[in-house]
Amino acid sequence: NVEGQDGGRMEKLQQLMAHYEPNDPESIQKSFARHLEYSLACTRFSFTMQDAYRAAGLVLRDRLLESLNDTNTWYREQDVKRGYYLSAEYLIGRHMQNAIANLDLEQPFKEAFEDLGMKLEDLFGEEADPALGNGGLGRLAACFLDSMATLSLPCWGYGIRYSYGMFKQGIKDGRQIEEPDFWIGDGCPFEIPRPDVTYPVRFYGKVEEAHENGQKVSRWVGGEIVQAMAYDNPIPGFDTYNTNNLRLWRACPSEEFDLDAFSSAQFQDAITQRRKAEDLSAVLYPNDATYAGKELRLRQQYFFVSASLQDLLREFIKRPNFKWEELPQKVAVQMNDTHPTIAVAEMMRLLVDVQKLDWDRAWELTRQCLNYTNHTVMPEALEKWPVEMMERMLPRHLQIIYHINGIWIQKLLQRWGDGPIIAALSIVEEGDVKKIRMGHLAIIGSNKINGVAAIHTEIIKKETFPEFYKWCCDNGEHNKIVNMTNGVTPRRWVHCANPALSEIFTEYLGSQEWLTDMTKLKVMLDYKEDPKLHDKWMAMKKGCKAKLADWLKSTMDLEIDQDALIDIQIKRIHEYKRQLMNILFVIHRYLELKKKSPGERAAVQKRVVLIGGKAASAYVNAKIIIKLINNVAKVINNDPDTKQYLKCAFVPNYCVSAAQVMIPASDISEHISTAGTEASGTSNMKFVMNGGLIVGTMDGANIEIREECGPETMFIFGCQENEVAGISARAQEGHYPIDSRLQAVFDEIRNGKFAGQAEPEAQAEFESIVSRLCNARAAGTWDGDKYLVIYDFPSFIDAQARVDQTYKNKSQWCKLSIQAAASMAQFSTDRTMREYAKVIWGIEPARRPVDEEMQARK
Ligand code: B1H
Repeated sequence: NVEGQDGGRMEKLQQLMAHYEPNDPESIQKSFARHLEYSLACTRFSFTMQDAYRAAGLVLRDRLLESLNDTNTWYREQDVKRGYYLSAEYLIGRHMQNAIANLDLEQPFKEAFEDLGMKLEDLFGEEADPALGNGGLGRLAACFLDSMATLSLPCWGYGIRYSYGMFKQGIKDGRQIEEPDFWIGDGCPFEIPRPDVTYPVRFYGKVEEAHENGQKVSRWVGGEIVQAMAYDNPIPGFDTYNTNNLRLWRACPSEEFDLDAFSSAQFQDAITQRRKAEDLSAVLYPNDATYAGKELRLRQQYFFVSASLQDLLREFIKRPNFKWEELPQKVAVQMNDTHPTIAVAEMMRLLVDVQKLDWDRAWELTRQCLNYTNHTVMPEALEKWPVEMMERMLPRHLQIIYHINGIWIQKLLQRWGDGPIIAALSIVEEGDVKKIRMGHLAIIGSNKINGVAAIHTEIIKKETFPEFYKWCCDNGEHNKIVNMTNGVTPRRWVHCANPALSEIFTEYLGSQEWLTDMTKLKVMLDYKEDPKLHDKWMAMKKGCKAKLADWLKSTMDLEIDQDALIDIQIKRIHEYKRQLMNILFVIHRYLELKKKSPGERAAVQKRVVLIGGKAASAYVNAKIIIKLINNVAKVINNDPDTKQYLKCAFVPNYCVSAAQVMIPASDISEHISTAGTEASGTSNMKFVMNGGLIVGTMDGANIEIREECGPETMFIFGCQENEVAGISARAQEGHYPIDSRLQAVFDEIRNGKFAGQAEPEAQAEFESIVSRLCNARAAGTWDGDKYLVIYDFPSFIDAQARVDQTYKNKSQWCKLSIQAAASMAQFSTDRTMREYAKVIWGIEPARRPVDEEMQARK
């Protein structure tokens, strides 16, 4: 701390720093001009929109910093229990519009910039979209942060500051190409680098046994050390003065320069070493719901987990008279999927090796503080690391894991005796390549385990981890596995994405309270048949469609009929999500249209089908599906007989910003995963909150949305989860009839309608996809219709027919749309975060009180 000449604090300086930046339009303009001129070194005569965006970002950053610092001081003074969300991904999306809304600056900002001749939307458009996540899991983490801040929960996020986020998807000749996303390029005005907050993180090396005070101790030495440097991203709450923090770690070389190397021939080596350290946080792995067993990935995981745990323990220890027993009363950690679960071993290492606690005590503390969320039942996504790799990279952690496992197996043997269940429950998977099962480590080291939707939590208990569930029940711990249904934040997904809808809600409710309490929207149900509301509602949808149309025109030169029914499927491309079934249906619809006379065609509901999403770069089948969609779109959109009635497009580079334009404009959206495969889904919630209706299966959160909104608001089809195994078994035996309408679609593909001789490679790929669907079990493994596209297709057609039928009656449709949107309170992440805080973390809100100056500022 800096001291003045008399040895005291510098009072005058403190006074100068104590005040808050004023928020009236004129002050905002002044602050903006100051940043433009002095922070960005622009002149009056030359600055770009990008500069203007940056300066406006710095205006916000000033205010975010005030709030972030005061909130931290408040949490410390109150000595509250803290929550820490550990996630390898945060799909935060653009900051600016959200920050303005949450800081309650919408009005003054609008006035300030309009007066300067600038539109806020144009500024927003300049911001890079930080895509530090793949899909639902990363976006969920971002929505959680927004709700934690809004609920004034003293919770921080920890993650990795990737220099390259999710790749940018381009489409060339109908195929996906991946381009790097160097989002950090010109710096982000919303982040605060903290060169003073760094921690060493070790890799490789060896473990030495030693004796200290008659105790045997282990020391992990040698190897290489990387520094983790903090970058803080303030997360402002809505309608509260709390601002929380998302702390992301960047890897830096441990010493700036090795001076010996500098002066010798090893100079090159020193640079190489430096580069290698930086590689760690360079790029996000673009896999969703499947993992690549890459060494760098484990390094990333350990890197951010170690830095985060060191940081949160330092905060805990800083408290006056801290006692280790208090750790579980002061700290709760949530592990987002298996990615951060090396935390179990790292926490033990920090407590035992560094803080010198004895094993049993450390284990109790670890187990009480950590919690684990499972996000998928796909076996290919449950991470397992080869023992050999861990032994090299994290030798001490492997020892710790073996020790944890030894005690665990002992307990199991005492209770149940030997048997196959022991191997099933072991953290170590035996086999040709011995592996550490991270899911098992997480469960054993956690206080609570949760699934992300009701059906998913039941599947975890019965199918993913049945032996664990048996163990819990045997121990009277029925509540160790709990359900925490996902949600989305209404601030970004209604208020920011759809201002017209936000205005309707605020008008009918007389205040913005619904934005922090969505149950208030129930009032809308009283008006669901009111023609006046219907007019406004339809005008809102029309406006959203016009925005979408402009955006499609400018981004992909696609023209759409704004009066058509807009049908959207946007999510990662994955076989279980069945984009294939969707495009097969589009072909079917096209063939039906072709059969009709021009007069009959005019009676068919016009549709625009938009499909978007990224495929993991090594996922061959997903990439073929993208190609198929593009080729089908080309044929349909160029057929003069049908193009007025049916349009189809693959929308490239689906991302958070794209979602904010697309979701509000939908009439229906497709959430059509095979029952039992999609853990929850979260875009389904966003669509319905925006008045879109769902075509969906009885899977994930669809089931709960249906319960809340009423079955009449949803077009449900397909088999149920408990039927899947039987159907699949029959398909493998060859008892698997193909509907004649689907057969016609297959024939058309095989006949070369969508590729043919012009594109022999694509033709072969399309044929291979079709014939795979029709495969019965040959010898060995089954590579057939695993996701039951053939089985569900006829009922999918029926559901789509119900959509067209219902859509004919505009006021009926409008009523359903209002009813559904007004019934979504359950799916606000405010509800989700309240549940985590109460059931899992034991954390209370700590709202920062407002002092007079803050009040005066408003
Ligand atoms: C979800 C993932 C995921 N589940 C591995 N699992 C990853 C797994 O990089 N990796 O290795 C990345 C992501 N993502 C999604 O989580 C589910 O599929 C959705 O159904 C769910 O809504 C979402 C949030 O819970």
